[in-house]
Amino acid sequence: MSKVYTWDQLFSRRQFIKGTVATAALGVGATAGIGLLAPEASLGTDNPAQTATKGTKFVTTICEQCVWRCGVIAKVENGVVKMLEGNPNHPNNLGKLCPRGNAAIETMYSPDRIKFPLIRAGARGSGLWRRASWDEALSYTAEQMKKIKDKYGAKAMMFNSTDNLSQPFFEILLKAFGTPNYGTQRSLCFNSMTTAFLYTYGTPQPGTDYSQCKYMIFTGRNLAEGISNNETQEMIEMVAKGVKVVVLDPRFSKTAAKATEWLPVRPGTDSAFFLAMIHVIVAEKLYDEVFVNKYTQGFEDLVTEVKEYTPEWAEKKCEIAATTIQRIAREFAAAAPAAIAHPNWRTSNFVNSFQTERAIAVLNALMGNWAQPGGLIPDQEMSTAKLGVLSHPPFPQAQGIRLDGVPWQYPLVPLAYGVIQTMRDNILSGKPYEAKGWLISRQNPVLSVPERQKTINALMKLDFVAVIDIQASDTAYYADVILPESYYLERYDGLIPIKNKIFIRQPVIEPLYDTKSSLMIYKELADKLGLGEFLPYKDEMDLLSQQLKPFPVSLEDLKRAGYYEVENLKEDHSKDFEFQTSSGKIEISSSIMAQMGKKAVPTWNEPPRPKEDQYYLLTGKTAQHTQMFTQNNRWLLEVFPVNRAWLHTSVAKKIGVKTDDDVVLESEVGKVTIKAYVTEGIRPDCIFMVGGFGHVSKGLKSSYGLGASDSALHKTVTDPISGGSALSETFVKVSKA
Ligand SMILES: Nc1nc2c(c(=O)[nH]1)N[C@H]1C(S)=C(S)[C@@H](COP(=O)(O)OP(=O)(O)OC[C@H]3O[C@@H](n4cnc5c(=O)[nH]c(N)nc54)[C@H](O)[C@@H]3O)O[C@H]1N2
Ligand SMILES: Nc1nc2c(c(=O)[nH]1)N[C@H]1C(S)=C(S)[C@@H](COP(=O)(O)OP(=O)(O)OC[C@H]3O[C@@H](n4cnc5c(=O)[nH]c(N)nc54)[C@H](O)[C@@H]3O)O[C@H]1N2
Ligand code: SF4
Ligand SMILES: [Mo]
Repeated sequence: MSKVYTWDQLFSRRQFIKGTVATAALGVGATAGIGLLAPEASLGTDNPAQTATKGTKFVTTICEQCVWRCGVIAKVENGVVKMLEGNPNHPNNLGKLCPRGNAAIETMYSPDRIKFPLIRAGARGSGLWRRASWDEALSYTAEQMKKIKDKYGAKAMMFNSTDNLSQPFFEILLKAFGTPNYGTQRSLCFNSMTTAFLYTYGTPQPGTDYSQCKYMIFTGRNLAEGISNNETQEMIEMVAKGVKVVVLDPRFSKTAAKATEWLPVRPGTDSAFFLAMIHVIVAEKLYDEVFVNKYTQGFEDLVTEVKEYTPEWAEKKCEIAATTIQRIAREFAAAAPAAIAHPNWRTSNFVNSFQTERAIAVLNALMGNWAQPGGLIPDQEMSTAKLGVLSHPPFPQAQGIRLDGVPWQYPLVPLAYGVIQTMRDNILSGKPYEAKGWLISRQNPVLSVPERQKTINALMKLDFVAVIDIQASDTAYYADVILPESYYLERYDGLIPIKNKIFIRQPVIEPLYDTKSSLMIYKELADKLGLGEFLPYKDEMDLLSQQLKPFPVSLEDLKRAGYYEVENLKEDHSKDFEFQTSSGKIEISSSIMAQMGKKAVPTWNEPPRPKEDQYYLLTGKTAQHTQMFTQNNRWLLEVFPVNRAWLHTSVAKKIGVKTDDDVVLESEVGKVTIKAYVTEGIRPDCIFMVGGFGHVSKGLKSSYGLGASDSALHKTVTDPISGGSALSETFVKVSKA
């Protein structure tokens, strides 16, 4: 019988430091990220993974410390990654890396990496594992998946991943398997925004022209901390130029601190603010009449709807003075078309966030800012380079309705997005049928989905759980098999077209451990499931060559330069004013909402309010961590060691606590103890926590037990239209611990 290990035995620090590569890496830790590489150093260098490990190399690749995918130049000395810098040729970061990107070296050399496949050797969640070979781990996974399919049908097997570069290949695998049950993180993230823009403009995520914008309104969008690298830089430049920036946020975020005006809106009432702005703009005829007549439908219905939404009415809802709303409406319209109400990003706050986003989409349309300098930028999908695609047999027809309620409960949510929180609930309820197995790649639902305990219970209920991760995430902790992916600096992923350029993620060193790229994990799993013909490639190089086939460039040249520029692929603006909606126009009045018998123009839905002794619980990002992922990174922990509960000074006084005292937060579904951070920078009726702390996995040894998870407190509340999880609709009581 093979040996059974606990986490401590598997990955002790002593064992790690014994490794020479790892020791060298720790030695350079303190200086990583300091200094600048000459941009030309990135070109004409070989990939050290394929050449000798002696000497200094510079290799270009793409960051994976968050979902933004910045260009990286790695400095590799004698096979050790010494420094990471931003690639100046990459549009997503314009030569700069954020703190998380810089700290990637520590994630890679962390002693807590999963270094070889693991199979559970005790009860689920007991933390007992045994080492397995790849052949055994993949055969075991495939056998369990086949068993489930044979006994209960393909639909009993669920597939989830957070959108990533190998996502298309994961989707081929799951479609070949034949299940209807799959999805991503999106319902926890931006479903309200994307569905609102999709059903208004026919495109889910228009861009924003910061460079020429004269007036910007952010609604909870905190670019200074919820980093979108190039956009964050563009926002800072915009602020430096003196552009008017208004931030609606119940909390004084770092973006609010940079703005010209902070409006501490009552949570869940942003749509009252925007409906009242529209009221003023309509009443005073401040909209772009020519644009509205030519490109929109439903303006008259809007006029009728907003009659009652006066600034005085809105003031009672959102607690922003009527005179302020009126002034901002006039200033905004005067700056049009170089005026943007930003579409925002994580808009999973309230059930009515969809209406807020619809009001924002419509306000932009009234300004006629579509495809104008300083306005919204149409999706240029038409002028993005098209990669070669794999040819494979047709997918089998997936049998059965989906466990996440799309479309039978959520008719407007795109299938690829899914509603993960409802899927989790239906694993537990066993309705409309029992789920049996879950393959989760690059996602940590135990911490990212509301009601942590329910997610753990769901994992415990299943017959089989396999997780693909680089570390023992809280979800991997409850798995039967952990398939360790190589870290991004050690692997290839699918190619990335951005407009007329094609970028490559490539290994800058050989994998440190017995790990694989997800491209190969999916391929080899498909082979073992008898589905190999759906992923027809031998290895990564073969796959990438197939993707590169339409272009006159070799993979070697692409690797050397880091990107390839497609010639004669000019931006195509001819279709900018063709809207992919039912009517072909910007739908101020939504045809789809009308068909469903719902109010077709943006409207007011009263959100719930906390009782007298309760507070809104708000969540969000910090610049130094990514989601539920980087808290175990010791460099990042040094700059952001723990999350704390932001309490307004008056609340702290009332309960008799000061900064760093422990407080207890209690919601309908959970209770946590956390340190207080006392500040004037939050509304007195709100408490804020950065998400991602409160890890339950003992395999994350640097972060286990630090801080608290707001997912342990969050109620599961879902918007029936967008499927968005309403993360700010949880109310908590607070007391001194
Ligand atoms: N450093 C860092 N950067 C990241 C990420 C990360 O994890 N770390 N994650 C990336 C991802 S996936 C995303 S989705 C984006 C998210 O980026 P953003 O959406 O900009 O940021 P969040 O921090 O999720 O939320 C922003 C704010 O919403 C406020 N808020 C809560 N409820 C309400 C409300 O009802 N009304 C208003 N007006 N505001 C409200 C909170 O106080 C918080 O300040 O960041 C991306 N960038
Ligand atoms: N309380 C609370 N909940 C939230 C949010 C919040 O602000 N607060 N934000 C919401 C938002 S906006 C989002 S987008 C979701 C995100 O939710 P998730 O996608 O579940 O969270 P991540 O932290 O991005 O999870 C990524 C997982 O991928 C692993 N990982 C990292 N790099 C790699 C890699 O290269 N390969 C593999 N295989 N695995 C890797 C990490 O170890 C981690 O376990 O959470 C949502 N939930
Ligand atoms: S924003 Fe930061 S963590 Fe995200 S991809 Fe860019 S450098 Fe990496
Ligand atoms: Mo997100």
